[in-house]
Amino acid sequence: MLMGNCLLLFLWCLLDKSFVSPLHSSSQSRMGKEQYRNMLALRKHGMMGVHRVKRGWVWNQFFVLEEYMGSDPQYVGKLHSDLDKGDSIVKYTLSGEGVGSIFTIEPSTGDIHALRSLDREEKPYYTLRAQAVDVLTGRPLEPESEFIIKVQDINDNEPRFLEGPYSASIPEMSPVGSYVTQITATDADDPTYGNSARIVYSILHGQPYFSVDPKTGIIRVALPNMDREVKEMYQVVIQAKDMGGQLGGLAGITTINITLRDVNDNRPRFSKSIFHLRVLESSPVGSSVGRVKAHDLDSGKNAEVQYSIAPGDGRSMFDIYSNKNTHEGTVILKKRLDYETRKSYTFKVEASNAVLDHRFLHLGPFKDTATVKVTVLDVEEPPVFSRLSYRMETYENTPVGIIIGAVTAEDQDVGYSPVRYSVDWRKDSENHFDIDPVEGTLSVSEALDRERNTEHNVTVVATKVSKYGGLCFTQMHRYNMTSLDNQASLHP
Ligand SMILES: [Ca+2]
Ligand SMILES: [Ca+2]
Ligand SMILES: [Ca+2]
Ligand SMILES: [Ca+2]
Repeated sequence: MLMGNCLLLFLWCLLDKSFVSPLHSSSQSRMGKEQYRNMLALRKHGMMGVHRVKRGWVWNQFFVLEEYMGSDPQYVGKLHSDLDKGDSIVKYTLSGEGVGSIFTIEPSTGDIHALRSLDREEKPYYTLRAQAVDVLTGRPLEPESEFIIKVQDINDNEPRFLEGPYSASIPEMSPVGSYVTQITATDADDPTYGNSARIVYSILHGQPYFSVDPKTGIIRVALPNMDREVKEMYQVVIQAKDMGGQLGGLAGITTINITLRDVNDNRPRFSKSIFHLRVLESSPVGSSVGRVKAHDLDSGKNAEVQYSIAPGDGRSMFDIYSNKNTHEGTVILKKRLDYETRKSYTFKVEASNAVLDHRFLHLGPFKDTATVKVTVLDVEEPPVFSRLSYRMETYENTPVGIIIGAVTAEDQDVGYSPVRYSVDWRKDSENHFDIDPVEGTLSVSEALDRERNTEHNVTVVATKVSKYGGLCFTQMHRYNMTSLDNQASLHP
């Protein structure tokens, strides 16, 4: 009898019978006539507001399948009042979200239909209100009931990597299991229902170097001793599949570009064991003698090479400068060379890494040595006078042709070329003396007068003669000759 006073909403779900059964509470689905009248009175006087009495005939929800592709409107469910005896006195109405545009009700039968397909991911549920009224008087036969139509999920969204493609880097030689990065796919389907949004990750490309955790998407190193100097870049392709990875699930893929960062696991190596350098003996101190180079397969600081010269006489004559940009070592002259004293130098140079990584010291030593042989090249040098100054004295009125002294100059180069002497009269105004070109002896060429001039300056030129007879190198020395009381002297 109580049942007769209730409005029953029946639900048929197309997919699952479990959703079809009305959520019908026996105690709450009933409401006495008196109770109902009281409620109507309260409502009339605006006393109910939002604190509506929970009515037993209120149905929680209908279900409608999303993305329904059928040609006819999709049947959602049925409203029914027990007052409805099939004599057409009850009229069912709907109000709320989507009524008219999405949901329609057949007033006489209470059948609810969805006019178009719905997308759960766009709007997961609709709130509506149902009413049963007397078709003649328009008076409510049942209290208004609010319920929702829930859009039931289907697996129509594949997992997506929203931020891909990704990039990551790890040091080369990282141990197996080292964390690389974590990637996460999102699935727009309902995570609370079924497996539509349950994602499993797998690696499609990138084995055996890397692995992915099926649940978390964490990528780890899977192969030991990965060497940047062999391969620096890896492209890993990861798949995320819903339905727990099962057959029929939808999948999304993404790419992760993984770069190995350099560690210092290579020592510098000289390209050859001996470097031959040549330098002119006349080269100034500080000038470059030549370059050596040790190659290091690493990059950046790990490839920087520090050069040094092993202790010994090589180190006393030469320095080595390490160039950070070219990674070369430039041998620099530290002291003046003399071909006649020493014609070559041989010494060891060491190339070592400036920055060491203690984790990889067992791969060392991080240095290499090579031999440098410097050949000193002879340079034609002018003859050298035996003294820095000469002073000669003679009496005035000494007869012309009388020898008053001699100068000597010598070629100190290897050829020991003969030397010829001459007087450079361009430097001196008077012409009172002759010089023997071979012997270097000076003689008076005209009478000297002490009362006119007591001192004379003479510039003597010593010139090397080449083996082939021509003059090949000239050295000029300027001397002053002083004439003191019938004597003449020569000094610089
Ligand atoms: Ca869905
Ligand atoms: Ca899905
Ligand atoms: Ca290195
Ligand atoms: Ca390296």
